[in-house]
Amino acid sequence: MELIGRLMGSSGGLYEIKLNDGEQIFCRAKGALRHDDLTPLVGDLVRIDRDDKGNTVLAEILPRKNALIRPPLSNLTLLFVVIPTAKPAPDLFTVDKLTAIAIYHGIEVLPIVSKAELDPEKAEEIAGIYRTAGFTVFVTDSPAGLGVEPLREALSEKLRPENGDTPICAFAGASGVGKSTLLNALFPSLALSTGEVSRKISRGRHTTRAVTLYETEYGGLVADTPGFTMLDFVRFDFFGKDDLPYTFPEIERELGGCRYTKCTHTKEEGCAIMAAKAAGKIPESRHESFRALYDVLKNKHDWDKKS
Ligand SMILES: Nc1nc2c(ncn2[C@@H]2O[C@H](COP(=O)(O)OP(=O)(O)OP(=O)(O)O)[C@@H](O)[C@H]2O)c(=O)[nH]1
Ligand SMILES: [Mg+2]
Ligand SMILES: [Zn+2]
Repeated sequence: MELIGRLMGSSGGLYEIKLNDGEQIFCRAKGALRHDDLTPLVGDLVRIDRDDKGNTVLAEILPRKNALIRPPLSNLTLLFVVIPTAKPAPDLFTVDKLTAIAIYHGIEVLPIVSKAELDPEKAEEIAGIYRTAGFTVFVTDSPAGLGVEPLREALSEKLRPENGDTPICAFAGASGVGKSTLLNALFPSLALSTGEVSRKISRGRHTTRAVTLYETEYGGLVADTPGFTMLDFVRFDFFGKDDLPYTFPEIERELGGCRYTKCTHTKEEGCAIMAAKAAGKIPESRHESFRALYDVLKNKHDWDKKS
């Protein structure tokens, strides 16, 4: 018998699947799947084979809308990128890499500035950067419960199923930024574990250890994800340098106005992007991230040609 379901979580090669009829099963993937380099991802719609004895196996991954390596998730509609005000210190370059990758894959990005009460001025500064860049930004202070209601409103709208499609939204960000804490505030019945900020984050001590999807009262699904470390996006080679301007909304907005058609928007005379930065329409830190990513992608291109 053939069944269709959603991959909700995985652990040691065992997959948790929510079948379309609501039944929850755990099964392994068919050997042939493991040999294609197609690893099932949380978020996948999958075909399950069930034999006469009731044994089930994940037989096929249905076509994906998109897929991310970090966090490892597919079929995402929306990504909340959680940026801490402090503890841990915000790392905007990593945030900008993640947002660029998500936007490249057609995933809507909504930044959340968390732990705002630790340094309200810094929180406003970071929020300002991303608002100027064109994002809708949320600012939260979990101990006081501030910012949870606007988030809930956004989720209730974004997680509403449309045309038979179940929206999936994920919370991503460095370890200890408060992703699980926010999910608990939004969905108390989840009762996710949260933890003290580890001093050994770079060595991979996370409270949340696996990507897991949860059902919500709005119809769509939410994912909690393990925090990433700065090492996670060192290899940034997901697309070409020509795609890069389209992954920064505030840069895309200014395209077409440069003096040279081959303008790289990193340093040229008569560059509309440089002018917009000087006019305060493109935040400095965002343009720095753009420039750093441009260098990575440019060198990757050179390297490709040599090999
Ligand atoms: N001061 C302050 N602390 C917070 C806030 N939100 C979360 N925390 C604390 O930050 C710590 C880490 O929170 P978690 O929710 O576990 O962080 P996480 O992003 O899920 O971390 P990982 O699962 O390791 O990726 C916990 O001690 C929380 O109580 C906040 O808004 N303000
Ligand atoms: Mg967590
Ligand atoms: Zn330019």
